[in-house]
Amino acid sequence: MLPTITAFAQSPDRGRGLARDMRVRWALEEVGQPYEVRLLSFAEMKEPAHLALHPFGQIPTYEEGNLALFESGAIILRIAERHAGLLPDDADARSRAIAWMFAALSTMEPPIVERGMAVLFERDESWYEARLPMLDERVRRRLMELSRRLGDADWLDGAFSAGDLMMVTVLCRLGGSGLVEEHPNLAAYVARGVARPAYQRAFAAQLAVFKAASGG
Ligand code: GTB
Repeated sequence: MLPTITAFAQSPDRGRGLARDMRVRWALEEVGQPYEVRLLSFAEMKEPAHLALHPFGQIPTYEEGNLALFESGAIILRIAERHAGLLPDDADARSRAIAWMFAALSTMEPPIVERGMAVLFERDESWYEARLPMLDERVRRRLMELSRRLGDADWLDGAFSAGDLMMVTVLCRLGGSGLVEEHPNLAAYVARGVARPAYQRAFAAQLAVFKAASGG
C-alpha cells in the first residue's frame, strides 16, 4: 500500500507551494516513493477522524501501514531514514544533515513565520508599520548567518540532503519579500533547490490540486 499524506483541499497559498505538505511531497519525489493524497477542508481537519492522526488538527500527516505521523520534520526524517538519497551514509554526516533540518525548523522558520503572519493578518493594525522593520531585522539576522555559513557551497553540508530540502522550503516562504535576494548566494541556493526535478514534480502536484479546486 502506498503511503498517504494529507493536504489542504483548497490551499490558502493559492498553489504557491508554501503549505507544509509541499516539503513532504518533495521528499517523497526525491526518493522515488509514489504516494496518495487525502485532501481535507478546514472543517474536516478539526473532526475526530483527523484529530486522531494529528492532535492539532493540521496538515500534513503521513500514514504508512500501521504508522501515522504528524509534524513535517518527523515525516521527512522517516522518509529520509527509510530510503536512500536524503541522508548521507556516514553517521557523522548524517547527524549534521539532521542538525540542518532542525536549524531550518527551529532557528530559521519561527522568525520567518512570524513575519509572514504579520504581513498576512496585521496589515491594518495601527502598529504594523512600526513592527514590520523589527520582524524584518530578526529574519535578516538569520539570513546573514546562514549566508555566511553557506559561502560559495552548493548545499549546506556536502551533497544535497534532507537538511537542504527543509531549508529551501523554509526560505521559499520569504518569496516576494526581497529578503533572500539581499544574499546572492542564498538566492542561488533556493534557485538550485527549486530547480531540482523532484521539487518541480511536487510543485506541479500541489498546483494541480489548487487548480482543480478553483475550476481552472
Ligand atoms: N509544525 C507543523 C509541521 O511542521 O507539520 C506545522 C503544521 C502547520 O502549520 N500546518 C498548517 C495547517 O494545517 C498548514 S502549513 N494550518 C491549519 C490550522 O492550523 O488550522 C502552514 C501554511 C498555511 C498557509 C500558507 N499560505 O497560505 O501561504 C503557508 C503555510
